[in-house]
Amino acid sequence: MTSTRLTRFFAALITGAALTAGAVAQTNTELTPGEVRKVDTAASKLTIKHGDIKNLDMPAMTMVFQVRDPALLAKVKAGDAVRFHAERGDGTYIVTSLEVVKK
Ligand SMILES: [Cu+2]
Repeated sequence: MTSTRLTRFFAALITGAALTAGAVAQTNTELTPGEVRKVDTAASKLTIKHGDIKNLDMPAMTMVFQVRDPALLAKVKAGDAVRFHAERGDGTYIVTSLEVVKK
């Protein structure tokens, strides 16, 4: 490879990596609508009746989530409409971000 071709090669590589990173970031912030059914502060768990979670390929249901940051629990109470992001964790599902939907 000449140095010009090498430069082009790396430019393409960097562009590709940037595009991939952008797509991943978008997936990681996808929010799912839900309704809080139970807040378990002692165990850092939330029971949420949720809609389809596209990034987890999960249909709508009511289930228990672990919460990554226990401080999130202080923001919600049973009955609150929320939008949240969850990820597959170590044998469980983990809420990584959560916001209350204002009525
Ligand atoms: Cu579920």
